[in-house]
Amino acid sequence: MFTRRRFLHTTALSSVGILFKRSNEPHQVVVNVKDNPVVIATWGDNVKANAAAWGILGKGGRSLDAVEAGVQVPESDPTDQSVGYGGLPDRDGKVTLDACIMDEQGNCGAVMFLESIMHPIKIARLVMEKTPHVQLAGEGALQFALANGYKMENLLTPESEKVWQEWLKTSKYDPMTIPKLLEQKNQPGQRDNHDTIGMIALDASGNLSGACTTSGMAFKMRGRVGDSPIIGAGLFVDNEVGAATSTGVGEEVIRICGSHTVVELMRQGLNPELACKKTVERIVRKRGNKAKDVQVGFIAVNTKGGYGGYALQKGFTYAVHSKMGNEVFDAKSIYS
Ligand code: SD4
Repeated sequence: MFTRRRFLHTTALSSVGILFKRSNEPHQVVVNVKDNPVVIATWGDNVKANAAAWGILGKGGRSLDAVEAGVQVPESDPTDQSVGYGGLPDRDGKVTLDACIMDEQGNCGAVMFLESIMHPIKIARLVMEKTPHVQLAGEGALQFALANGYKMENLLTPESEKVWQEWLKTSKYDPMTIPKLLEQKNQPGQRDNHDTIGMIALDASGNLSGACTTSGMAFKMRGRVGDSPIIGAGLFVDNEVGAATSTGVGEEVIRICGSHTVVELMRQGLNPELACKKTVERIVRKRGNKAKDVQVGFIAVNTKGGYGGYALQKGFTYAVHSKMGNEVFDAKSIYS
């Protein structure tokens, strides 16, 4: 399905017309493709989030508005235990949230270690638009949200509290994914604990934006912040090149400035899938055998609307919504 879909997508793009314009300048002048909106989100379950984003993108709306609306779907979904309401707590039983957003002009905002606010992505956008800062953390982020009219809510659902109570019996934090934890639900780092949503979109005007939101690694130390709210790690957008976002063990992504690396590799001419692959390979080179036990996945989109993803471990999926519909793809991976 993956290969055939990619082929169809490429064909559709060539019929759209202008892809590049070359100039005598040393840099290639890129003309972002118009009227070919597309939104890509980490994890197949996020087709619902993509559908919400498409509600804006499909009508010619701005990619920033689309990604902000899209990621709010898992943020308020109590059954998604890796994002927002219903997220698994830290080791002290507190749900703490990380989120960031970035637009086509390089504007960006982030919140991290934020508690009791259902939609951290909205606060991240407010940080971007209403403050001279990029990041607000913890208590300051909460005060900022309250000052802007948001209400505190209990985000720990009985289901997530139950999982935490179970975890307390051993209290072992281990972000391993395979092989020994594969059968155990909700262990940190495992598939069920990797639903962070990173969403990137190209709108009909040819502009790129992205958003990323998560409750982070379950049972993390109190105060731990992952890659998701870090511009350049969990998300990066450059309107001249493309956008990328990540999911998985954030520490591994931060060490290599993951999403920025993907975008810079696309700048060098790599297609989105290859840029994601090279970035994942960098983790393997630097971490050696440690890379075998954790999951990291990247997705990327370029200015032409081409997209792709790649992961360390098998099992990473991503959702794509374009004029061709709402679909899910299995990403290729280093380890099978
Ligand atoms: C983090 N990258 O906090 C996030 C976790 C994640 O799905 O992706 N979960 O490190």
